[in-house]
Amino acid sequence: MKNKKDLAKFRETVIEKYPNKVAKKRAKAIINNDPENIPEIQANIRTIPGIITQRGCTYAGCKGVVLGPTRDIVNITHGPIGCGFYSWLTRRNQTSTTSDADENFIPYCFSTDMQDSNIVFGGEDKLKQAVREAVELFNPKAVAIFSTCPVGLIGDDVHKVAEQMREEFDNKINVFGFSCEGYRGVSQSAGHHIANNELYRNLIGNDDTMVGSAKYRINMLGEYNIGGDAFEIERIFEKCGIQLVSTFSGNSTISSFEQAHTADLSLVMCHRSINYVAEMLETSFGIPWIKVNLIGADSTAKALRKIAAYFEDDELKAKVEEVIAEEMKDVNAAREAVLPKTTGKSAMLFVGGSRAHHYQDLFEELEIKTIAAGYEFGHRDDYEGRRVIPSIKIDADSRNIEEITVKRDEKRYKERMTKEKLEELQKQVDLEYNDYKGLMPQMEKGTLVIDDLSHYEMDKLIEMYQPDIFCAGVKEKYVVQKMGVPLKQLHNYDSGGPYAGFKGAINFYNDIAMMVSTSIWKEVKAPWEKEEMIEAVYAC
Ligand code: CFM
Repeated sequence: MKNKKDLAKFRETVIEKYPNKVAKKRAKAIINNDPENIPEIQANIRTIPGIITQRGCTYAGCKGVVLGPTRDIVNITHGPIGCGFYSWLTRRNQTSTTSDADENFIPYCFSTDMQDSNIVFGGEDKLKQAVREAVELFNPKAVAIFSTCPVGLIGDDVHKVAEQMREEFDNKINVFGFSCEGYRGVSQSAGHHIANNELYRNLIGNDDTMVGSAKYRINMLGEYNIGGDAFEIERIFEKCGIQLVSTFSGNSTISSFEQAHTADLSLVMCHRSINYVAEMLETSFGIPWIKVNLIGADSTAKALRKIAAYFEDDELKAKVEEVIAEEMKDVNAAREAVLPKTTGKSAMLFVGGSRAHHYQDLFEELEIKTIAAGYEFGHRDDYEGRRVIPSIKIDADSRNIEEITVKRDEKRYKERMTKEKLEELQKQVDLEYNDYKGLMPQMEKGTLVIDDLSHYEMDKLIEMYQPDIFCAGVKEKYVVQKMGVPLKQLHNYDSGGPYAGFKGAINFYNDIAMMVSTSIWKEVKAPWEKEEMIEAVYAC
């Protein structure tokens, strides 16, 4: 690996330029990793104003991330038009209806388009009008209302409006609101939590219908169908004879949320955005959850084996092995074809709250080393593992997010497997039952782990270590490419994907091989880099 020794110099080099207070704070978020003896990292605290964070807002996490991919809810943004507009399909979350009769509101952008007068005199009437209009036009099963910053500042009560509207429609349409004002938490992570709470209150458990006839019934939590990932995952489960009862929330519908409690196992993919729902489903209905990663072909195979181990069924175990063997033929061929282009290259991943970890599996398959990685808004447990949760201090910002108390549903709770049995099974196969070990155990000693990377730190990382590929989002893309390094967007995959599962791995191998083996970005020079400077003086 290039400059491995130098990675230790990074922290000192960057914080030297910061004012004292900033330097002190940032030093705690820039760590040289040690997988044997995992160091503490500062995470999920307020961004320092002016450092140019990669983060988004609480509204984005609630409306854009968790609820956005569900096709048959009318999602109304209560606020100025920009909030609705910029959360409108930029994430490339896809959906697929089963027939033309199915509702799909994803292509629409619903907003109350608040104006100055609504800010001064209140926007509740305009909101009611918007709900009525949406119902009149689309007659949906459910309407969700999302609060933006000004709504919180002026005190519009979206929950009260939702209740009044439900009554107006004789309870035939489920209307509910979210207090997910952009400023409510330190990042979009707060929005996930708020979304999870309301999903639980308003949808989960509303319908006891058992869909499908397959024996093995699972929920997929924290998968959002970016670039068609869910379609590939659905294909694999179907091939194995596994019934996907619900996905939170890629390619999802309201009914799938309402029936989630009829599954027998929950898989958690993005731990950051949805672990709350996994826990609620376990507490209320007795559905255990295990951590999986379906990014990477080997990781997908591992996840399938975990499911088969949990259900303790020889028939399923045999089927899973058969599917893996079949799928891996193409995967291995594709991998071998690109390895000469990818082996020995280096990558940096700075994205979200789970992909900076999950995508390392795919890079490992390409023999590309991740030399620096970090989340925008992960918590300490996403870095260091869930074992640190009891030691995470609750601060004023986290206290601001409602914790709902979930109780056992006396009528519908069913113990799928006793705790003793699960622990015994866990000894034979590492199911990661109720567990997530985080990003740090996977990264090599000395590599850089940086939380809430600033723009200056990103520039410095590239300047000092020249990675072969940098993974982040659109805010970073063109800046990085102008520095001569290709950037792969890991939020919306640029125009690519799917990257999940087996076929997705093949897509990723090919896309990355192409990117790391071109020198085009190094050829790009700004005019002042290639032309002689012409000096001039102002004429008076
Ligand atoms: Fe989870 Fe996501 Fe992510 Fe995320 Fe996101 Fe996303 Fe992400 Mo962008 S839910 S944490 S809030 S895996 S939108 S689909 S890519 S930052 S790493």
